Amino acid sequence: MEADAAWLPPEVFRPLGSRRVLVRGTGPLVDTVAAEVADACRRHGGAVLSGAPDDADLVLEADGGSGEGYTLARRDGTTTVTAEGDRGLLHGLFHVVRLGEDAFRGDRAPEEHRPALALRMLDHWDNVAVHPVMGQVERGYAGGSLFWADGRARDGLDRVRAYARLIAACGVNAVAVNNVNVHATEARLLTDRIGEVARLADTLRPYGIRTHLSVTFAAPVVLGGLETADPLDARVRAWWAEATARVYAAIPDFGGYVVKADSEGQPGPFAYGRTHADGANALAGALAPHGGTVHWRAFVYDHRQDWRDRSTDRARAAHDHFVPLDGAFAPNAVLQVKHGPMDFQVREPVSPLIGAMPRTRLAIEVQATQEYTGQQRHVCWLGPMWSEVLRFRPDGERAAGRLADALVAVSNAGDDPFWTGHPLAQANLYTFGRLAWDPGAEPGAVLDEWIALTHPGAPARLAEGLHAVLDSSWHTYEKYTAPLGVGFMVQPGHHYGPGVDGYEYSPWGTYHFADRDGVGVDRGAARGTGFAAQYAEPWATVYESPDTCPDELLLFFHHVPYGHVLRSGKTVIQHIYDTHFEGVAEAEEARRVWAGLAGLVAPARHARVADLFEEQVRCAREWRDQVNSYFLRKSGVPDERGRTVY
Ligand code: GCW
Repeated sequence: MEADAAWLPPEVFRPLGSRRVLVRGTGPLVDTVAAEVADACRRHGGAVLSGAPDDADLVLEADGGSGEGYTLARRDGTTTVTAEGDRGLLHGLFHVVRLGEDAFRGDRAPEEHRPALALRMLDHWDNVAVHPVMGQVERGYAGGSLFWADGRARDGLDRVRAYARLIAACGVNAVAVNNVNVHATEARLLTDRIGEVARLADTLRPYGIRTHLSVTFAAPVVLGGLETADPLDARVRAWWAEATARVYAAIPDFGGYVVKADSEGQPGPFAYGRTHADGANALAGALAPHGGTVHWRAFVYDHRQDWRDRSTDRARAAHDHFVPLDGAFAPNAVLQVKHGPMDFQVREPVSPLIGAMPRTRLAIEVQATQEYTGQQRHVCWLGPMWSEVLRFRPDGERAAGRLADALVAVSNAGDDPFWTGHPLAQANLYTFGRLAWDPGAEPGAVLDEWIALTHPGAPARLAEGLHAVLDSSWHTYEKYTAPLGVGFMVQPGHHYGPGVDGYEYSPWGTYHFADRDGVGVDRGAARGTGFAAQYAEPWATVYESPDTCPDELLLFFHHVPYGHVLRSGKTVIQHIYDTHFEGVAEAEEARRVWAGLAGLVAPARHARVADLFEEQVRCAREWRDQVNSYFLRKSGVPDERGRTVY
């Protein structure tokens, strides 16, 4: 099956492609824009103009700069995009596509558009060689890798080019092409296999996507034959400098490195008694002369914890490790922090590290691949979750301040014909790009865009149906899984489906502490791990007390009795029962709404989603029954509405 057109079906180019269009400027991306315009005009009967713009309907013009901004205006029957440079022109083109016929109506006072975050990146957890446990794509739910097959970079890169075009159209400008867990084969992409990365970079470049590579901190040892990877050792630094120079010889616009160090078994600076700033700066130093950046992940915690030890709190780890290093990182080092303190759960507070390192460049990492949110078998549109993160103000002020320099998502795309396994998970990929461009955007409006682009000319009934299925799908998922921010309760290893005690006695630091009296983790300063005190005010105080802590995070911050009354007025135990029944009912309702959209959606697409809804409803019931039964058995408190609990 040919790859799905996703949000760029040919039809969305009709308004532009049926007009008289002039493209002006120089630069490689101007050629891309000109080719897009020529293709659209050929399909839809428009004309590509040259020379004087007098009779043009649309003028796309790039100055010689390198910025990504552009100005959109319309006067006297001509729409103009005046871009700072060729990169901005590409974004301007896709803006016109999004506007459709509206781009050619009435007058439009000049509007300036510019991305809020300079770097908008997708990280692929793709392995080159199929990993015995993790497969080809770690936590991948969309088939194999787009980039790698049969142990090397794919020969045919048409899908990669189509991917670059799709992600550029929603604003993404960088991709990391391999897993942050760097295994032996993948380590060599940095050195003798850089040619394969260069071919990918050549394919991504025409759409303004810069290529990044995940590297192992131990590269000087495993690739360079040195006996140490100590970041302060002169030979190690020289090795990185040379290796990096060779990378730039192959890929002149290479973006930089992504590093997972001292995390879940990956090597790092701790082995040499060095700090993470020492580690990051060694690589940053090698990249600096070439204009590259190192993305250093803050996901550093003890994954060999003793579950008996109540004093170690994984949630504290990133802040404990990194805040003391604020100001010590090189200017071209970016600390990449997961949006929550744990690990991409359906509900977590925003990481306290965000806002706590004013002298450090920060990237916020979200997970488009739905490891903990239904693995692309369940509908779970994450736009509202990400928007909450991006609107969070560490000091409680609503005023806009600098939250981060970059937004990164672990990609949910693979070689699946629908790109993302679940066709509706395309909405997550699209929404990510748009929110990275404009973190203040209304997620509902972004979803409107996605719906309109993906289903051009769709009747209102389809748009309404898609909203009904997607708008609150995140809350639905939250309702039938782990309650009130407590997290996990998943099957160990693959993380799909319920396993209430799956991680309760494990070394991973992910516990809910349910007993006969209550449930939750005490993370306050007064009687817990002190995690709440890592926040600035007002949040430290808000989270410290169960009386002020938001309901949805109560069990993240507090161990409370089952009879504890939430701010909603319900007891914790009744909330657990109610939400689990509601979550399943909502999933069943979404399945019903989707069934009613048959005939309005392409048959293959409709059938794929319909099949997945069967699995979602099955799994949601399993979650409901296991969670409810577990808490009935622990607490002995029956459901006040007498529903079936096993
Ligand atoms: O969520 C966890 C995943 C790991 C992943 C790790 C990380 C790439 O279960 O598979 O490893 O996070 O973010 O490094």
